[in-house]
Amino acid sequence: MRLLFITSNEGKFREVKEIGKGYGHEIEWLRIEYEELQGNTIEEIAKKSADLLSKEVKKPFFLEDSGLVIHALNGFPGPYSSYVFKTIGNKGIIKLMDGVENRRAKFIAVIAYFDGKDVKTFKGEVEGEIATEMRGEHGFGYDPIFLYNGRTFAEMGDEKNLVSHRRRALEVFFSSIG
Ligand code: ITT
Repeated sequence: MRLLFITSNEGKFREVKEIGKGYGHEIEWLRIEYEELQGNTIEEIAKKSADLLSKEVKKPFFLEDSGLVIHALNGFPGPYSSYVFKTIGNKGIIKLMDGVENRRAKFIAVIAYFDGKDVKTFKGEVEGEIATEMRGEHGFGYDPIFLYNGRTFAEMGDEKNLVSHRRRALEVFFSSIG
């Protein structure tokens, strides 16, 4: 199936396109920078953004909102992941985590799909840890500090796509559209 994906983030688009290919879907990029709405949860932000964009785009599309959740920081940055990345970035997160023993974290991805009528959401998560230093050259965003089984996502290259939050959310989404 041909599916329209809205994002301003090229790294995200590349991953979604690659994963989609594996499921026989052709992903087309609609590169719109939409206003980052605020909300208490990543689901809420994804749903609100899709509702708003559906009035403009008018044909079926999907978008994805994701975030990093750090357990020892009570879920921060969560819904503020984009702003936090732009302001303090990976170095800032490493600093915030200095001396913190519990390094558990997860990535969450929520896909919001507008089918031409309604918006439905699909969620994927992956558990990992926050590294003590940045490692790896691949990927984007928080990948250099997100450890999965001893390697950062930025060190995993294409292997990230087999286990990521994005992969897991897309799996549920694709199986719902058949
Ligand atoms: P959109 O246009 O799709 O919203 P965005 O970059 O603003 O693109 P999000 O708000 O969903 O995307 O992402 C929140 C932050 O989390 C942002 O700084 C991303 O770089 C980061 N992020 C999302 N997915 C990631 C991943 O797979 N690996 C590392 N960082 C990720």
